[in-house]
Amino acid sequence: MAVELSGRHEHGRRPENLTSWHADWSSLRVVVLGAGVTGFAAADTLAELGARVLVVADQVDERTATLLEVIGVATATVPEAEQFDPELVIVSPGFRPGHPFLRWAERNDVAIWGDIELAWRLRDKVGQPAEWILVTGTNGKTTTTQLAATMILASGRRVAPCGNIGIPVLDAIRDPAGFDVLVVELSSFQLHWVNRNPGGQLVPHASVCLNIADDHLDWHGGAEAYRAAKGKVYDNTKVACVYNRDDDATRILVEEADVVEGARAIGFTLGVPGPSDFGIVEGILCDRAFLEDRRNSALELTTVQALAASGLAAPHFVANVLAAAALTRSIGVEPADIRRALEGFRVDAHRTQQVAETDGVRWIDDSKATNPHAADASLRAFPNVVWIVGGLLKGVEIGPLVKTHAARLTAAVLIGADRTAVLEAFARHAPALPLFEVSQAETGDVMREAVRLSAAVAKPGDVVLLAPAAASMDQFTDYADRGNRFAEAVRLHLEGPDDDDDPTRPSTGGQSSGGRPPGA
Ligand code: UMA
Repeated sequence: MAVELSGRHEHGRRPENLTSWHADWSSLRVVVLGAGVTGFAAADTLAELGARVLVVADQVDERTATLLEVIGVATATVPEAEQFDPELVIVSPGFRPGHPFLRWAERNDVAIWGDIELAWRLRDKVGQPAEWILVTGTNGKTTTTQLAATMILASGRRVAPCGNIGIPVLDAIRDPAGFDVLVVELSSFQLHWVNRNPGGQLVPHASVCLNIADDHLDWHGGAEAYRAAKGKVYDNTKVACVYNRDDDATRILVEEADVVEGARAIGFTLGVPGPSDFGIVEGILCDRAFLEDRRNSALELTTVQALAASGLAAPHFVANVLAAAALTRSIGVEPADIRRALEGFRVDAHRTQQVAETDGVRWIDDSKATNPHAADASLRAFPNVVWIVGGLLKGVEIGPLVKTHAARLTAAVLIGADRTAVLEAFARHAPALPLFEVSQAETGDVMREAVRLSAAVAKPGDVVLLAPAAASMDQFTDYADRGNRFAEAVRLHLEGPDDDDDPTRPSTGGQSSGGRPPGA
C-alpha cells in the first residue's frame, strides 16, 4: 500500500478531547491493531466518522480484507504504520502490551485506547446514552452477562449483551434505535486498557467481578497484574459494586476501588445472605439488598429447584444467577421479571453439557473450562470422573487442581500441547492413576482418540468429562470447536467400533497412544 505521510498533530486536535460521537473525528490518523472482530468494528466506526484509518494485523482473512476494502480502509505493515504518524492507536484485546508497535507508540507519545474506551467516548451516537453494566471474573462472565441481559429484557427495557461475549461494544453503540442498558462482558485484556486516559474513564451504573483465580498470566506478566486489571471493573461505579462473598479477593477489589460517592457494595453468596447481600435461604434465592426493610426481611427471587429446569442447578450457575439478579435489581428490575427471564433461559453449549449417556456412563462437554478454576467447578459436580485434560496452560499451574480432585478420578486422558507440567502434576499428586496420553502427532483426530481411550476405561457410574483446564487453540480453532469435536467423536464411538479404520491402534485403554502405560 502507499502510505501518505503527514505532519504530527497538524490540526492541533488531541485525541483525549474527543469525547463524543458528534465531535470532529475527521481526518484523525488512527492505526487499528488487529483485524478480527474488534479491529473490524473499530476500523468501520472510525471510517464512518471520517477518520483516516490503517489496520495492522499479522493475518487478515479474505472476508475481512474484502470488507475493509469496501469501507475504504487499507491494511499496513508495522513500519508503514509508523510512517503514517498516527495520532491514535486502537488496540484489539489479543495484542500483548509489550507488542513492538505499542512500545513504539508509547515512546512517541501516541495515545493508545482499547475498543472499550473508544465505545465509551462514542456512546452518545443515538439519543440518551445507555447505562453500562460491567461483568468480569475468571469464570462465568458470559453466562452472567446473558442472564442479566435476559432479566433486563423481561423488564421491558431495550438491552444488548456485548463485549467479550463476541459482540463488539462499538457495534452496540451504533445500533440505530439505541439501547437503555448495555451489559458489557469485559475480559482482563480489555480491562487492562480502560481508565488510562482523561476523558475516557468508564462510569458504569453497576459492576461485578464474579471470582478471581489465575488465568492469562502469560499475557499480563503475573497474577498481580491480572488481579489489578480485573479490579478496574469497579472504578467509578455509580450505584452497585457487586462482589462474591465466597471469594474474598473480589471484596478486596471493591474496597480498593475508587467509586462514585453513594455507590453500594452488594455481596452474593451461596450461603445465607446478610443485609445488602443476595443469597440462599432453604433453597430460595433471596434479595436482601434492594428492599426497604433489609434488616428483617428478604425478597424471594426463585428457587434452586426451579433453576434445575433451566440447567442452572450447578453451584457455579446459581452464583451467576445471584450476581445477575444483584446487577439488575440495582436498575429496578422486578423479582417477577427475574423469575420470568429464568424460566425461559438455557445455558449455552459447551458449559457442563451432557452430550450422551450410555451403559451408565455420562459424557459431559465442559470445553468452556479453559482454566483450572473453571475445571475445578466442573470436577466438583461429579463423584467419579474420567477426565480429558490439557491444552494451552497460559502460564497457570495445574498441580493444585490435580491434587484436589485425584480421589474422584477413575483415569485421566491427556490432550494438548503443554504436556510437561500436566504430566508432572499427575506424577506428583496421582502417581497410581491410570493416565493415557493422546499422541500430539494425532492432532487431526485428537478427540476420537481421547474418546476411544476414555470409553475403554470408563465404568458404569462414571462421567467422562471434557474439562481441559486449558485453552484450546493449540489443537482446535477455539473451545467451541473442541467441544463440537468431542460430541461428534462420542456420537461416532457410540454408533459403532471406531478402531476398524485403523487396525494398528490398541483396542483397549491399557496403552496410551502416546506411549505411556496407565499408572506409570
Ligand atoms: N493479532 C495480531 N498480533 C497479535 C494478536 C492479534 O496481529 O499479537 C491480530 C490477528 O491476526 C487478528 C486479530 O488481531 O487479525 C485478532 O484480534 P483479537 O485476538 O483481539 O480477537 P478479536 O477477534 O478482536 O476478538 C476479541 C476477543 N479476543 C480475545 O480477547 C483474544 C474476543 O474474546 C471477543 O469476543 C471480541 O474481541 C469482541 O470483544 C474471545 C476470547 O477468547 C472470545 N476472550 C478471552 C477469554 O474469554 O478468555 C479473553
